[in-house]
Amino acid sequence: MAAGTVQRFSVVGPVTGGHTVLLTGGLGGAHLAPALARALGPARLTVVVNVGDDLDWHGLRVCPDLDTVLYALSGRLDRERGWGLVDETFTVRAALEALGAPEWFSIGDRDLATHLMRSEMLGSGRSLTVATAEIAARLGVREPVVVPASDVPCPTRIGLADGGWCGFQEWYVGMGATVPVRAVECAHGPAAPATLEALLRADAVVLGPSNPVTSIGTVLALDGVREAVARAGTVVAVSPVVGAEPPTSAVAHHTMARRHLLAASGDEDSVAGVARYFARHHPGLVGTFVLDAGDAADAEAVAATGIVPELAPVLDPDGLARQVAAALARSERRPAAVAVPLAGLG
Ligand code: FO1
Repeated sequence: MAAGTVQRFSVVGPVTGGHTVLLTGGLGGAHLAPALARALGPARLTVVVNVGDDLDWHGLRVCPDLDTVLYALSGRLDRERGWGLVDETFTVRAALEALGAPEWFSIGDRDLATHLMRSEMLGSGRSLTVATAEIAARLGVREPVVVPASDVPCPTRIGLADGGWCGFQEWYVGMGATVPVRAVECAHGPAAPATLEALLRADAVVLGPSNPVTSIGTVLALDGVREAVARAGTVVAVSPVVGAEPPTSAVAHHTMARRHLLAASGDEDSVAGVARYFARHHPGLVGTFVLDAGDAADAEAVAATGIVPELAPVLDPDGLARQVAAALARSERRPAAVAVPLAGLG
C-alpha cells in the first residue's frame, strides 16, 4: 500500500460457532487443557498437541506431549514430576538397566502399557490420530478431542553449540537441557488432517503456555498450520514465562530448556521476550498475549511488539482459563477481524 493511502475495510461477517483450538506442548497443555475445557465446555475445544518431542524407544513409539495432555485430562498425570503417571513404578526400567540398556530415558511400568498399545495400533496400520483417539477413549477422555499435530514422525533436531546434532529428547533428558544450543530444526511435514480440519472450523486459537520454539513453533512449522491458525482470526498466546514466581521443580527443567532454545535464535527468555519471539518469527499472527498479573510491569514491553497484553492469574489454571475464555468471548462479540480492502474507494 502506498504511503498516505487510506485503507478501507468491509467486515466479512461476525465470528460464529464458538469452536476453539488449543495448540500446545505437554506441560503447558496439562496446565491449561482441563481448565479451558471446563471454562468453554469440552465439546467446544480441540487440543492439538506437538509431536516434535516424540521418539522411538526400544521399538515403541513414545509421544510425551500427547500422553502428558491425555494423562492430565484423565486425572492420572504425576503433576509433581510433570510427566508420566501417578503412583508409577519403574521395574521394567531397572530390568533394562540390568541388561545393559541405555538408562537416560525412564519409562514407567504403567506408562509402558500406553506405548505398547499405541505401537501395536500404529503397526496394524492405524494413524496416530486414530490411535490417540482410541487411547483417549480407554482413559475415559472423550472430550475435548485430542489430536496429534501430525500423523507422521516430525522429530525436532537440536544443533549443539559444539557443532553436533542430536534428537530433542537426547538433549532435553539425556543432557538435562544443560548444553547450549546453536540451532533448532523443526521438521517440515504434513499436518494431521484432523488438525487442519479443527483449525479450519475454529473461530479462535489459543497458543498454550508451552515452549514457543519446540512446542508451538514445531506445530506452526507443519504444512498449512500457520495459514490455518491465521485464518481463525482470533489468536491468543499464553506466556509460558511467569517472572513473578520462582518455577516449581517440574517447571525448572522446562525453564532451563526454554532459555537455551530461545537463545539459539537470539531471543530472550522473559515475558516480553516470548511476545517478541512471536512477533518476530510469526509476524501478525498473535493478537493477544496473556501474561501473569504479577508481571504487569512487562505489559508495556509486550504492547510495544504490536500484540495486545492481557493480565491473568497464569499459575491458577481455572482463573487463567476463565480469563482466556472471556478474551475469546470479547473477540467473538466484536465484528470479525477478517477484513478485505474495498478496491476503488480512496
Ligand atoms: N522427562 C525427563 O526429564 N526424564 C525422563 O526420563 C522422561 C521420560 C518420559 C517418559 C515418557 C513421557 O511421556 C515423558 C517423559 N519425560 C521425561 C518428559 C519429556 O521428556 C519432556 O517433558 C517433554 O518432552 C518436554 O515437553
